[in-house]
Amino acid sequence: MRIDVVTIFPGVFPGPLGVGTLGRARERGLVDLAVWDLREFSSDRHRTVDDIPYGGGAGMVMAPEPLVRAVEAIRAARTAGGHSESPAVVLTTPQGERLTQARARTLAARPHLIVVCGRYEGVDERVVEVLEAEEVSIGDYVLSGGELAAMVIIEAVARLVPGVVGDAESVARDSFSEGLLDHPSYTRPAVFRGRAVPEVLLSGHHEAIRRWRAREALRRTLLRRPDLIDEAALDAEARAFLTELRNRDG
Ligand code: 6GU
Repeated sequence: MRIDVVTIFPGVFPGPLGVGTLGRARERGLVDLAVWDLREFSSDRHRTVDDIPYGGGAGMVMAPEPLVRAVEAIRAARTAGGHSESPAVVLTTPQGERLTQARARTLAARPHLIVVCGRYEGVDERVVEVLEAEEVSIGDYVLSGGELAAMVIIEAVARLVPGVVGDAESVARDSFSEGLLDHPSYTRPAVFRGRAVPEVLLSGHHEAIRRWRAREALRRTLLRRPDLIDEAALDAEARAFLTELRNRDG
């Protein structure tokens, strides 16, 4: 997968995207990350990329021309490189649809993403229309710039590219993949500061362990993220656990 990032802070990349799973994926050529300095696409000598808002008010607005020019340059470079499918353009903004595992999966299916880092005050609305950009937010809080949000989106998407995470089963089992939070995990020692690992995990009884994990995942989700329960596709066992948990704790 090819990922191009457009930003006014190119120096912050690759940052965390250069290490660990994604760092290795880039070394192996599974993910090709390129970073573009938006100011290179400005047409004035001060390399301006923003302007005051029409209608007045605080804050600056990212001007349309440099952004559109940058994305068109990236598209042209890619077409010249022989790639036919048009890239998905993602614009980071708190006004966007919230990033979910489902959205990450959809984006991971595309061979080419262009991620435009917006700034909090906003981007000229016509950029979204002209580039047919998908506006994505990473949650209900405010970041001053879209760079960290872009990194979050890229990290979530890239690890779904086949081969990036060695153990495909671990990807399939991650929190949210099945619509629920993960069960608790333990490693050695068996007793830590007087706290023992749940007995069943030491039992070697695989079916009992599987049932315990399924139940604990449900318990946590019910407690911390009840909103996910309504959306999750629960099998008969999970629905039975849920009834039990609700009757006991409720
Ligand atoms: Cl995508 N950008 C900014 N600036 N703030 C955010 C965000 C994005 N998502 C949540 N807060």
